[in-house]
Amino acid sequence: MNIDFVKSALLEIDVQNDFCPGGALAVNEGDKVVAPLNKIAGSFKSACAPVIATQDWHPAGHCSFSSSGIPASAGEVLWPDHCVQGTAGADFHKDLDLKPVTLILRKGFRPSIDSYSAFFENDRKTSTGLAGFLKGLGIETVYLGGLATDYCVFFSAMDAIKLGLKVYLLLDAVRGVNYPEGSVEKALNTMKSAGVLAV
Ligand code: VGL
Ligand code: ZN
Repeated sequence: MNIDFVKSALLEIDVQNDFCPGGALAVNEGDKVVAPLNKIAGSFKSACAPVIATQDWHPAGHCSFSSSGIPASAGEVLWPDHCVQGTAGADFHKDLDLKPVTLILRKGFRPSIDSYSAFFENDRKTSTGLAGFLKGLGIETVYLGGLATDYCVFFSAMDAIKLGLKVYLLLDAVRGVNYPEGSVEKALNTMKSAGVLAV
């Protein structure tokens, strides 16, 4: 891959224990994203280019947990308790190389708003600050990998496109929940139609 590191950033989405085999919201082969991400992150590190790792970071009783008893809004999915702040499940996968990571961005910490995207929370208005961070660095292109293809990666990619960024999706470095059935394929098709370049 020929990357122009001057205006590029790497986004590593939610590579956390709870999304990996054995975790509370395990994604099939979720741990398989680690090696390809480490490899590309190494190239970003050599170029001193920004690598952002996001961390799903929910307080106990978060509104996205079915255990909270808070009813889902229309079209929303409820989840088992996962990525609870300070728990082992919320930690990054032990093999994810954090040395290249220049920013750890936590999201989903507001008790009553979930946040799939690295850019905007699920109310689609509350900013995480990432757009401003990237703008401040003059970033025009983002490379995207991590978990899960059909949720946090998907919403991050779509927001990045809306923000006018060029988006490369690292196909070997993403895995999906595929719940409901078919959601990975749907997400991939929607991303491609929006201009996301799968590489
Ligand atoms: C995610 C469901 C709930 C993700 C986070 O990282 O894709 N999915 N929270
Ligand atoms: Zn979550």
